[in-house]
Amino acid sequence: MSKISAFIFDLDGVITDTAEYHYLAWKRLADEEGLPFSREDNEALRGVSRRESLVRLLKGKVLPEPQMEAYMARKNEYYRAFLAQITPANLLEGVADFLAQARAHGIKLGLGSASKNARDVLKGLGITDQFDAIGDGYSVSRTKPAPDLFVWVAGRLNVPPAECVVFEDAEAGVAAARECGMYTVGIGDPARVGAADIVLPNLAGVQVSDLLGKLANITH
Ligand code: B16
Ligand code: MG
Repeated sequence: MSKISAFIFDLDGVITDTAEYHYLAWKRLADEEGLPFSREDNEALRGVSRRESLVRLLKGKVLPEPQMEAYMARKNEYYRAFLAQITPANLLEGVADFLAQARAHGIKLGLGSASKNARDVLKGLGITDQFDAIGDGYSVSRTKPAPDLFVWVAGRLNVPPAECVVFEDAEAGVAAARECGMYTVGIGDPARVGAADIVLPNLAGVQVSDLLGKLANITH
């Protein structure tokens, strides 16, 4: 195996749990417009861009572009109202310790999130300074499962993709990282992230040295 020089983290579902806020914001829009939308429907939007989320929410219904834009803007307004409540207490268990351990190992840290609000979320969590590169919903045009975002972040970190480990909670994110030859750690339900090299329920209690040892036994 090659050496590991960088960890790239997805945001929603790995570092914090903004999925509930996304759900409440989409649900309010859907209710206002008389569109059916359940928590189960919301699960399918994990890691999916805002536009693609709306397309899925519309379940085949086609709207003119100005109306799509208006719906996305409204949902984002509802979502951003929730973001104002985010504090360091919203970090998922074990994340702060894991980031600190990684830094102590000399590993570079990157963010690879589909969200256009990622910088504001990091600010609320108080961890912006931890990252050497931040890739968000503005960084590339092709969204996950295209590998573009992770390749962009690796470039910013000045680390070859083969020396990166991606932490992801979405199937499309794991696929994107695998596509560009990165190691993958799936976080959460194996039904979603089972294609990853290693699957963990979350980062609580995870030792960076143990993880590096496990990845050392994996060849791509
Ligand atoms: P925004 P991630 C994703 O974050 C969310 O999981 C997904 O539900 C959301 O639609 C997407 O960001 C875009 O977010 O509307 O804020 O641009 O998992 O890629 O960190
Ligand atoms: Mg995610």
